[in-house]
Amino acid sequence: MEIPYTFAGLPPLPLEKARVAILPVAYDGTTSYQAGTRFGPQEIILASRFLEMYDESLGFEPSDLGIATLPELWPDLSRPEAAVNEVEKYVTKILKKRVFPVILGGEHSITAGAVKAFYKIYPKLSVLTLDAHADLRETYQGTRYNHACVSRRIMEMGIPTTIMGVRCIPSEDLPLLSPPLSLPPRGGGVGGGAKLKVIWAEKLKEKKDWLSLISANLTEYVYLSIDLDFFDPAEVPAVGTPEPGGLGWSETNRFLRRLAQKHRVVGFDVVELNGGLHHTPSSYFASRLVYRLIGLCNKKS
Ligand SMILES: [Mn+2]
Repeated sequence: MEIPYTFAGLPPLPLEKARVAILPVAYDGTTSYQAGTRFGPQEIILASRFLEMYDESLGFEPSDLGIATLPELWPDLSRPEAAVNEVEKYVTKILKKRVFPVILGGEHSITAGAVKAFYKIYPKLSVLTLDAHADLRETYQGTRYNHACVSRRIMEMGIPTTIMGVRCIPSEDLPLLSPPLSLPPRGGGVGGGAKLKVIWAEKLKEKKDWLSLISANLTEYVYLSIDLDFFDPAEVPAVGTPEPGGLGWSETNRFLRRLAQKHRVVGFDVVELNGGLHHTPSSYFASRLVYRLIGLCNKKS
């Protein structure tokens, strides 16, 4: 039996023939706590080779959609901005081929590059981030492209931004939440004043219907960014910045199903797995999440 080193161990597929493309981004240039998220993509791909192809909750095999695994991207380390721009370039390449991009991180800062690429194709884009942290800092450790600034960079593009699952925030960010921060778009963006919505993790624990909390801030086209520290460290301990009090696999899956039913999720990333820790349950969790989302966002043809 042969299992290729591709996502889900699938036979290599050229981008032209795929419906879904996996872009592994091995980057952790600005990680503050425990470095090692650059090894996240390879750990997810390794674990994914042991997935069952039939997804019992979807009722089909997402592998049938045609999933291409692209070579791992090791971005330019000269400046954090260069890394973000490189991600933008590669995601643009995938979108131009009309293929659904799935970006594997790597640290969260790479999302800014992916979102830039999506926004050029989908002017009515909104971004939904699942994250324990709001990442709203203007600058951190000398760069505006730090992982702790990613949602701020997205808002500056003029894109409505929703962050849910937050349970750790610096006091300087609190004034941004009430009334919610609204930033004019830079560089002639068409999104108008971008709106911010932050939902605390505690709120998600109180309420079953998560979508009703955020749907007003979502548009027709949604880019989804999942920082794995959204989940409780009891389920996914191997992340760059673990934070107690997170959410679980089951309720999050129920939400993601509803989200994909009501909105067009045009691409997603799963970031912040600390692959350097080689924690099999976390890696497998991440690979299962990626595979499930591929199936939820791309209807069986
Ligand atoms: Mn985070």
